[in-house]
Amino acid sequence: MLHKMTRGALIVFEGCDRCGKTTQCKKLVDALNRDGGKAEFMRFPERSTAIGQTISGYLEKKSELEDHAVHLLFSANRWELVPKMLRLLNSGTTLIVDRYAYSGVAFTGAKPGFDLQWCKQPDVGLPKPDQVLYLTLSPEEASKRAAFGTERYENTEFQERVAKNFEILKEHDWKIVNAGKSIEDLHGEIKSIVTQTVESSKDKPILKL
Ligand code: DGP
Ligand code: NA
Ligand code: NA
Repeated sequence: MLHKMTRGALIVFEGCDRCGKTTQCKKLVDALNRDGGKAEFMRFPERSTAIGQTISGYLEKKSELEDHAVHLLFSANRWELVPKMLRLLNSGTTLIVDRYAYSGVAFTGAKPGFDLQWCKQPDVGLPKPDQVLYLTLSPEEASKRAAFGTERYENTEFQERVAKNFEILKEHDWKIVNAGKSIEDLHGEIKSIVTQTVESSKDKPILKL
């Protein structure tokens, strides 16, 4: 009989800018690999592709793009990575993803005149995460951290609207993690959640958004 290979889990980190997502994603990938698992880091937007370079220029304010058009580009950037994601997941690699479709909806939805339902449509059909970890940080904690950079969206007023959208989008099975603690404590909490998800996802099909 053929031995069926178990798949990896699709783990997504969401949250506002400066809550420590990227640091935690990378620590988690290292820890999972050290424990003998297979894990890879991915991030969206993935700026290295042709679409990603267009998005990057827009975020760096080197170019202007119409808001609906750039929303579709962010989505296209996720879609173009789907074959790679499925290949890795099906070969047993767990993907630790820094932002995904929920950021797409929360950020575009923070712009005037955008309806969240409209924003969701281009991402319908993407691989559904096995676990979303939503990192939260109080405005007081956030203000103690490094100042915002100069990219588009990096201002308090916009980030507050993004946070409100995440509150609307969050689903019952998201893990809400308070990011206002030490890097190591946060890592420990996240690692125990994700270790369980990796185990419980092994024999489940990959669902779609
Ligand atoms: P990062 O590289 O994680 O700092 O993300 C770059 C910025 O782009 C950040 O402010 C979040 C925002 N962003 C991420 N995904 C999307 C998306 O799909 N749509 C929009 N409008 N913004 C996004
Ligand atoms: Na950023
Ligand atoms: Na980040």
